[in-house]
Amino acid sequence: MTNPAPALPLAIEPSVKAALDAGQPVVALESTIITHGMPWPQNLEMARRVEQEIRDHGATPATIAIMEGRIRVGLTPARMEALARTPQDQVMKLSRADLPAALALGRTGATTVAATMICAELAGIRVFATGGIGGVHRGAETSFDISADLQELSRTPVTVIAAGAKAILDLPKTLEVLETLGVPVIAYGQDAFPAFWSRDSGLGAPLRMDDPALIARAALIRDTLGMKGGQLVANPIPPEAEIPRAEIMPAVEAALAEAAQQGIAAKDVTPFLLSRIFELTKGRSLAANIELVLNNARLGAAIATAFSAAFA
Ligand code: PSU
Repeated sequence: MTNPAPALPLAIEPSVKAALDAGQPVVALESTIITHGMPWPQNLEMARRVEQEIRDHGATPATIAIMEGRIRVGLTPARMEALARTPQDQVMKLSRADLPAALALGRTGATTVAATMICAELAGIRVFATGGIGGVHRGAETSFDISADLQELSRTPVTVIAAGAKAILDLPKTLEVLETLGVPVIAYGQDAFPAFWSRDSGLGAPLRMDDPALIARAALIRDTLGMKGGQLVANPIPPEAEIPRAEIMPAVEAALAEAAQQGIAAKDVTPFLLSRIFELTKGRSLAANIELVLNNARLGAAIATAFSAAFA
């Protein structure tokens, strides 16, 4: 009997394929941040700048999305623009649960941290830079709203660079779940776990490293030990771009109260909160968001470079 499963629907863009084949550093990027994380046209501008930042630091960027029934690893400028222009309600926000269904349906889909990790691994990419990861939402003890990003970090061998997690989440519970799942959480260059727009969440990070080469080495040792899973690198926002906790928290609390009042749930929670905080801070949260993604892209390029050096 022939195998009824279709061929792997993976389309790696030529510049990404060439870099991977040559063992050169590649950094994966997600697309939910483009479609559901930022408004048009700043989303497209951010996506382009982040890719350029990675090139300027000696690595090849690979933005990942589901388009035309295939996993696209690396987007042409035309596809990048088409995705950024697509209204949020016409793009599926994809995690592990819905990625195969989106491919079967031929839908356009943006990959979250979880789905981007899965696609990066399929393509052979070890490093992925983003803004913030999903986590344990406040009130999770009754809503059970815990992002699938956390599980994914425990099972898929990709190093994810993020600016910590947002104060819209329950940060102590997020760190607890990561610990339970066996995910290494490594703060870069400081002891504190960063909180996205702010450098310090008030919580200590479980691990600290100051050298990108050691971060790559820790991932490689994890492989050698036969341990599945990735690691989370929590990279604080640059000091000049940060919004101190005391300034951002009123907007966060107001957005959370509105979400509860309007009954916003499940996948809609994070995009709703992000856009309300953007409005409440008069765009300041978005400017900070863009700066921290650029900062993560730079660290991602350095870690990817260390990975390729290890294989050279
Ligand atoms: N945090 C951000 N910006 C984002 C997201 C999180 O600061 O765009 C996106 C990421 O794609 C992340 C997803 O994987 O939201 C988490 O969604 P949820 O909480 O529904 O799992």
